[in-house]
Amino acid sequence: MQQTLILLKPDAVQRRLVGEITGRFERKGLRLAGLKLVQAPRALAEQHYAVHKGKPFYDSLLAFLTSGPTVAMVWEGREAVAVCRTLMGLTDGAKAPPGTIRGDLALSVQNNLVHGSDSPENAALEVALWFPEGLVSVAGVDAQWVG
Ligand code: RTP
Ligand code: MG
Repeated sequence: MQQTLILLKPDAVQRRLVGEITGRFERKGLRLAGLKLVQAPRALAEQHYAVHKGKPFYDSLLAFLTSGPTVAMVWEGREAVAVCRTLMGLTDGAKAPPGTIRGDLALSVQNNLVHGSDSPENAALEVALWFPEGLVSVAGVDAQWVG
């Protein structure tokens, strides 16, 4: 069963959109496999966005991700990585289509509410990074709902 790491970034928490956004993943039929509120230390943010090191927006991005609490979640189900990226919409809220999280709720390119892993390989790395303590085992609990 495929897993993906989803972050509700500090703007989502600050704007009181945690329920709205979480509900979209939940209603899609994905299964919640991890959930916690994290004040990301700088080192965690650096590791998470290491691929963007050196880009013009990197420093601003790290300041943003460490600016307040983030909700870290693991969702699992059939094609979970791609399904979540589709639900999120394009990076830039101004370009993301209506019906997506960013398309409906974001206008900024940086403050775009959510992060989702972009491949199953990166998902495994990111789940381990944000949940080093491991996950509760939920496999088999309600397999009929997750594709
Ligand atoms: P994410 O990694 O957060 O799921 O977002 P993404 O794949 O859609 O976008 P990515 O290219 O990986 O960029 C990571 C995050 O950096 C911020 N960003 N700012 N100012 C800019 O031009 C710019 N470009 C990207 C966004 O917060 C983006 O989600
Ligand atoms: Mg990305």
